[in-house]
Amino acid sequence: MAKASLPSAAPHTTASGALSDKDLLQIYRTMVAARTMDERCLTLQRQGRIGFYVPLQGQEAAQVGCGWALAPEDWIFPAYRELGLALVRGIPQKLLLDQFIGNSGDTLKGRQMPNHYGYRSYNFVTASSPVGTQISHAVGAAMAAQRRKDPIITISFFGDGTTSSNDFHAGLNFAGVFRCPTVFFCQNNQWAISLPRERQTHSATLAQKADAYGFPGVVVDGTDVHAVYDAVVTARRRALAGEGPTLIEAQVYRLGPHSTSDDPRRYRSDAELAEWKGKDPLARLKHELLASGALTEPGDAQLWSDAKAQLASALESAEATAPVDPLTLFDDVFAVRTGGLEEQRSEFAGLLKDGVIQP
Ligand SMILES: Cc1ncc(C[n+]2csc(CCOP(=O)(O)OP(=O)(O)O)c2C)c(N)n1
Ligand SMILES: [Mg+2]
Repeated sequence: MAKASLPSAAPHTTASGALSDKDLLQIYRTMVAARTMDERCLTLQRQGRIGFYVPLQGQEAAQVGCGWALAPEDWIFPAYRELGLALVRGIPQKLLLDQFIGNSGDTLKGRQMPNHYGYRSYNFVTASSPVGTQISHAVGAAMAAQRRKDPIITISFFGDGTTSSNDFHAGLNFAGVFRCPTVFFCQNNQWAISLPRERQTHSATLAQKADAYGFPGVVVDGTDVHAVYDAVVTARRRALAGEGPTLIEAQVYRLGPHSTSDDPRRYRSDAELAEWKGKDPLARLKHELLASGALTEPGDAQLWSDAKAQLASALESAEATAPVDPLTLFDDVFAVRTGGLEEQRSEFAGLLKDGVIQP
């Protein structure tokens, strides 16, 4: 594809490559929204109001900085920890909570695991729980875009542990051979559940694995939105110019548990956690914004209280949304329901009506 025919850039890509104070404030606001929602979701799960949740604390700058560099047309293939990415893409909190609850507002009709949201209208593919499968999906979609000459990229998100998976190898190998317009975004959060980074691979970095596939691999400080944003802008330009993929390793730390089913105190030290808490990406960006005068302490306090209020209203509305209709169980299998399925549906409807089965 000739460079002249490329779309100008993602909406937030500036000619100078630098993020303006306005951009940074919006990025910070999104990171605050993500942190607020993350903390609340952990509590909601403990209260039995949602079934399962996978936290992102510590990874906000990596996700929001990355998402800021993407165009809305780019297709996102997430893992399961990408709440910050979902928010920077503009997915409403109410819609996400509908999925966590599995109510009638859930676009997936309560059929997916909680926290495994996906939205066709946001080019955001449903979360992949089997580690690594999203990498192959993203490469396949990139090959399709390449053939159709669609001026977009695809991007997959995965963790350090996933670089040990079969799909990582298959995906990166294909992408390198076919120079696919795709970006591999690895959030190295130092742990794959209870397995530390050094037990995953003897490679000095995860990014260097790209060498074997014949394309660039870069390491960035994932707590620094500038570094992440720059790396993604560069990788995206490269992909669109027909120069092939890039592997980005964003070095971060998972401050919370792996998921609501995990207790990290059983396998990692308080000292390690304390060290990384000192590198909290929100504190880092706040410090920068205060120093530049783009934010004040009262402005920051206001921003947090706005985030809490916005979330409370989304939650109230999601919890007031009717449950998913059990009869939707029979939808979406065939374009036209077969006779047998129709019969089963009527029988099921009767059982529901008579109260034999409770929704
Ligand atoms: C194919 C497969 N094997 C094992 C698991 C269980 N599992 C879920 S998450 C996870 C660790 C993934 O670690 P990493 O890639 O570092 O991502 P992180 O959870 O740290 O973001 C494992 C082994 C799985 N989901 N899929
Ligand atoms: Mg990890």
